[in-house]
Amino acid sequence: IRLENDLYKALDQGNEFTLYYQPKFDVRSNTIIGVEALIRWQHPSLGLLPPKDFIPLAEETGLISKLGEWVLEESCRQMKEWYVDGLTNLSVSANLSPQQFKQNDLISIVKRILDETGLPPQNLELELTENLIIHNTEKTLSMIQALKKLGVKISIDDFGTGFSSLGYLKDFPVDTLKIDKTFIDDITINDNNAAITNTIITLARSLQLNVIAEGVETKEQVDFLEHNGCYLIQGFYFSRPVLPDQFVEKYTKIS
Ligand code: G
Ligand code: G
Ligand code: NA
Ligand code: MN
Repeated sequence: IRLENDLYKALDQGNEFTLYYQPKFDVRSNTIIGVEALIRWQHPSLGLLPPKDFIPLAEETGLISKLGEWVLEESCRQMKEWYVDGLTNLSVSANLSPQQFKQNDLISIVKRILDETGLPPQNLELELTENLIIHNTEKTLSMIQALKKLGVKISIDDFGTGFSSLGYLKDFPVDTLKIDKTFIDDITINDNNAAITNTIITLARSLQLNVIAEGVETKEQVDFLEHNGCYLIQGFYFSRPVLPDQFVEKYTKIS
């Protein structure tokens, strides 16, 4: 209850949340292709809280719609700043929670934020989880179609972990599959996870989707992925999630 009140207050006053950005790399060109925005809450007494400590609460209480709107506004504002600085090929990804997809005004919110920030739609990517799709297929399909019509990109996060049939992939206009970290973790020692990863890579290629691996921590994992045709990589091996200043410092000077 106390944390719920704090969350409510923080959303009202609104300077306790921070977005970290984790770069995504293309190993072929050795360049950054985008960043994923990951929220943290600088709680006045509990310190810096990771999403797992407050996103579920925000979802239960309905506060997620306001929080999610802030994430979209801030990530698009930041990306537009980088765009103006010349990073026109990067996209920013924001995570959408299933609750946000139930909001009827999601489309108009995204549209308003793109208009207000002036960020080109193709520089915004929305990450959805697979489980969201099975629960409300019709509505989700029309939402995704409307988002695509705005020009934003869609990726399926944690791909392979949901309890979803693959059938939806042929109907849903998604751009990218993100191979979940749990498959990547022991990819070089567990034959099953290696097989699943390769199957996802092949599936993406046959459906002409992009595929990115997340949670990549070692050179061996990078080599495995590259060898098997997955060239987009996100993970601690290249970079942890960092603050905007650190991102500019570390990366924009070289790209
Ligand atoms: O680094 P990490 O602890 O940031 O993220 C943990 C989980 O929290 C991931 O599943 C990520 O998708 C989720 N997450 C991070 N930022 C956001 C956000 O802004 N909105 C939602 N809904 N989930 C987020
Ligand atoms: O569910 P989602 O894919 O959005 O979660 C991203 C989460 O994974 C964030 O908590 C992020 O900090 C974390 N993360 C990103 N790269 C790595 C990595 O290489 N290793 C580990 N352990 N976590 C990672
Ligand atoms: Na994500
Ligand atoms: Mn994920």
